Amino acid sequence: MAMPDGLTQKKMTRQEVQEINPAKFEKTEDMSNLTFLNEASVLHNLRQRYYKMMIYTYSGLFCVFINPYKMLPIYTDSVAQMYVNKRRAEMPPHLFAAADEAFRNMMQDKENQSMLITGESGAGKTENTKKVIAYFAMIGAGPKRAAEAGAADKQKKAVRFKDLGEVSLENQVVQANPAIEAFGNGATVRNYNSSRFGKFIRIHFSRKGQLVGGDIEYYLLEKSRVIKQAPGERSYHIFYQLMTQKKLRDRYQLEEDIRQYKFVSQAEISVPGMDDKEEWHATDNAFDVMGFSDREKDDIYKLCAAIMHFGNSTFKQKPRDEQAEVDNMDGPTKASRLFGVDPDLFTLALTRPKIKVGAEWVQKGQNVQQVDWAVGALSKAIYARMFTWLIKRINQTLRANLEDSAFYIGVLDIAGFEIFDRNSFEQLWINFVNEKLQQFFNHHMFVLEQEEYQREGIEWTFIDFGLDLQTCIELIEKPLGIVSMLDEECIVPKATDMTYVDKLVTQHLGKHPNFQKAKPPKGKQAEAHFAIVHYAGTVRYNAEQWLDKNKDPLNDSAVACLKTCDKSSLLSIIWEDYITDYDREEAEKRGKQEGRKKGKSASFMTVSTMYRESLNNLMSMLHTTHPHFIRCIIPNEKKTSGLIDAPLVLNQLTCNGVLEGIRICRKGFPNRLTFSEFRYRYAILAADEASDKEPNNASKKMLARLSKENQINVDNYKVGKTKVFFRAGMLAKMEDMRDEAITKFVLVFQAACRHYL
Ligand code: AD9
Ligand code: MG
Repeated sequence: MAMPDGLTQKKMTRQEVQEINPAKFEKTEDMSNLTFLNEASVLHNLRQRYYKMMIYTYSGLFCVFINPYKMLPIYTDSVAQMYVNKRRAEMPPHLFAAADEAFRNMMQDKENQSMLITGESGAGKTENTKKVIAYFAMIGAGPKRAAEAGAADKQKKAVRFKDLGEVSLENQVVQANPAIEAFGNGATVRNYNSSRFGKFIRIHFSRKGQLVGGDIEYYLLEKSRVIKQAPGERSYHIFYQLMTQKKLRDRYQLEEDIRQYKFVSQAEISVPGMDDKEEWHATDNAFDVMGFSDREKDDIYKLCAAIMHFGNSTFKQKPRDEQAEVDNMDGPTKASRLFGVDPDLFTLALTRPKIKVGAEWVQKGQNVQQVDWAVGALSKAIYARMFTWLIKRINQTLRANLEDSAFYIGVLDIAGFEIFDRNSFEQLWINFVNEKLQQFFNHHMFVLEQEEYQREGIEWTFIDFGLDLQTCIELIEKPLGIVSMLDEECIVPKATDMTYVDKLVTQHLGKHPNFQKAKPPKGKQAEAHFAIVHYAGTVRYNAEQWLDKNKDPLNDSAVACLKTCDKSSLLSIIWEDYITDYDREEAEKRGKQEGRKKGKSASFMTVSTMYRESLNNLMSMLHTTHPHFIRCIIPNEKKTSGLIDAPLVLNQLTCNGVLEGIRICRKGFPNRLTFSEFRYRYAILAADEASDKEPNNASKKMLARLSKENQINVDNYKVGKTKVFFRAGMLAKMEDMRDEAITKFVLVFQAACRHYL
């Protein structure tokens, strides 16, 4: 057969093709209504809607978003107002609809809520997070909602700051973001404003639904970016913003040309469409709105500048010598000055750290590679600790009036599943978080389905969908699992990444269904050591440097030196909870003097231990909330509007759980019509029965007739108290029957017309 230009013909087996939904379902707003729930129809529906810039679509419990890559007038105040107090079906799908539902649930059920926003890098999580927070700030402060809640009489809380006049809490809640983004976002190839950390922002409300404050928790900040950037990327925005300010450059002895600072100029130094000077003002203004003092601001900027100087430290060693010496004191001196420590002592601590061997302190030699490594590790630690402080400080402002807090809505903005060519420790953690979140979703869906069936008096037993993910979760988190074996290996003397891999393989290969050998992908070199079968796919992990990444060691001597700085400075505050050997000895001495018993030394915390703790906290918090799920999708890798890269989108639908949601949907009776809807649409199939006054009776009679006539099978539907439930695919059959009946009717009608005319 001749094909039109650009099209090719391909033969497919029956199993390879998926059914098309009847026309009634074209561009449907909720894909769980589709009668054929398959990948092709989900993709088709999302694509057709996206072409019309309908970027939000529901898929059962999910609100799916596809990044439009252009400004659409759908987030204005007037649009937001239109969603206030509206039910899902009353308005087109929108983030605001999901947000309003969360708010209404909170007020009605007196239950905390959460909005879980996930997706790939560049998919639009952070933009959606900002919009949703602005929505909550609006309804938590706005007269319309407040009046409805009977709270119009209550004064809005506002704080006075010098030069700024009154700053409202809504403004502070919204402005927390630019302050954090400057320090936690950087440009990557995929996203010029990529968040390199995850966050959970809780917006607190009073019993009457008024905004009373917020707080933020963060997860997994990418520290490596502070000292290293891949081609086409940039470090954290703050460094480039700071460099646009002459007065700050002068104050911190920074040269005008950022290329002088190797930690932050390995690749890009500017970003298309981003004006760093303007952004600096936005950051600085956000700090003002958050109530930061001039000293606090200076301290933050100063530490950033110090890291830039510190990165210029160079060391040398004589041939055949294993001892590093400072090559050029300029960088270390300027950095030390900003840190407020003695440059000579600091460099000595770097090149000849003192360590405690038994009761003795000895100096340990370090080669250039070791010192370079320590400089990098310290810089990353200072930055990460400063980030932790920044979040705490912002929380201090946002939590100022939390005594009135009755409920909260938490918004989670966290990276989705990652399957790269090379997957390391960071991917293991992000994928583990996503595995847990997916389990949370599956379990939630199971609970809701059970409740709906019970409410409708339908007998049907599901097995908890969450259990489907349990074996993978156990492989990672249980004793003798991937994480605990890594923690154990970190305390074994002479252990290496490879001894860890050997132990894992002995323990799990051939024994655990989710643990596999890493097979190289077709045509690619795979430097991987094992693979884990996640729900979203099999991921090959490379275990190089995992021991180091997990231990994350620091030069204790250099930290002790940094801790000699001014006790009131930010640098001192950020190291407060880090106990060096020196601190320990001091404490012991003091203890002896005071006749106290020797205190137990601070236990050694691995990175995994910390991550596990914050993940457990997050999960237990989420379990106390009513969740709402937003799934963001990147349409293409060109940052272009209106273009759908189908394989890319399909892959995300797998990874983000939309297809998983559909898979579990199909286990039961996914399509539901109220009795009136059912009677209205299908009356033509059993007109006499449909004429019963009660939609309930009419529907039952209609169904009885259709099954008696063998048009439909009784196993394919269930009658509840208010709705008829259908198995996937059944509605297509009903639609066909309806079409046929209408055609017949039209033919009869035409024949009758011809006869009479
Ligand atoms: V990452 O994992 O932090 O790298 P995100 O957060 O998923 O990623 P982000 O929200 O930063 O992505 O969006 C990326 C870019 O997409 C934005 O900078 C915008 O240019 C674009 N975007 C995202 N959402 C919207 C939108 N609702 N309207 C218009 C958007 N453009
Ligand atoms: Mg982001």
